[in-house]
Amino acid sequence: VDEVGQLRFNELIAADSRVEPTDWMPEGYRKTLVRQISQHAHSEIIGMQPEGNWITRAPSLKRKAILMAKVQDEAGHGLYLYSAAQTLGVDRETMFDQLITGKAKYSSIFNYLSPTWADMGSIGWLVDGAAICNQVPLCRASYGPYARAMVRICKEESFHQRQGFEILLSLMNGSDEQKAMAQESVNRWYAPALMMFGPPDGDSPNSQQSMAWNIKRFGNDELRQRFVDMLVPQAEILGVTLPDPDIAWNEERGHYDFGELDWTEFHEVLAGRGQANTVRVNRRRDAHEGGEWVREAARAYADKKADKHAA
Ligand code: FAQ
Repeated sequence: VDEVGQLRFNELIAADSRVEPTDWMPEGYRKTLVRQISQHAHSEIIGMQPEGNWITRAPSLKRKAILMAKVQDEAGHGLYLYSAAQTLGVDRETMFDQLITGKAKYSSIFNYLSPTWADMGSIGWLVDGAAICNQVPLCRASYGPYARAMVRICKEESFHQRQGFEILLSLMNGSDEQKAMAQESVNRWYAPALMMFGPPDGDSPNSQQSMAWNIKRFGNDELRQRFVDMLVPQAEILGVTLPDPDIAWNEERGHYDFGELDWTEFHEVLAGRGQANTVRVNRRRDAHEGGEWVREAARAYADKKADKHAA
């Protein structure tokens, strides 16, 4: 242990300042960040698939253009986050291997299928909604490159959430079939979106240390509660019912109560047995292998340029 480095690190954390790539940091801090940031990056990249499924079938040119832009934003978020992780000394190939071999996780939510157009509304409203609740506090994470990446990502996520809300609002103002499609979709996405915040605090092995290091600012349960509190009034505006009979305003707590989630399902999805785990990872592997010729060409071009410089 570098004692001077450790002291300076402790001071930075105590002062709620930023740790930068050139600062000394404990190995555990570095590992935690690589784990969280790379999993977050993988989530953005894998998260392009459920929506990519609808780009060619969006119901109008305008909807198609919006959806394409949103999915492209997700690619951008993934790239920022991979770059932030790289500042911690891990390379892209390693992270890719960890994703493909299942060593690194990505968000459980992207292992659910998106069979209807209304799912594009639910993903925006619920999945991006949960992402914002979780990620706004990460703009104050102690690791500088992660926190800074998060600022821009959150701006784009809030646009994404409105986009999803607006899809559902249009459907809820439409025909009976459209209303039913929106409700059916919300029924499927609601609980999985709540699980995005991670296991209950008592079963969250990483939370305490991550909060002590100012990486996470709140526990999983507190953020999940904020999310439910945000959703209930929005669901009323939409006219959709959240599929949980236990949702009720609790005057004493000043929050909405809500029912217990099915954590067995969450662990099944994490264990690779969700609806789409295999499809998602296989598609990512195929895309990566299919892009090999582009990487090869880029390398050849870079070599040629380097030769010219040398000559
Ligand atoms: N899925 O001890 P904790 C998006 C794992 S948003 C899968 O509580 P931690 C935007 C966890 O990794 C989605 N695994 O862990 C978008 C750990 O396993 P490990 C991505 C989960 O890290 C929208 C174990 O369980 N957002 O992509 C999940 O303190 C629409 C124990 O859990 C982020 O990644 C889960 N839901 O807290 C894109 C945000 N929950 O690693 C496209 C940044 C937990 O020890 C379309 N990440 N696990 O093997 C975080 O804030 C945290 O990492 C948590 C988990 C809150 C996710």
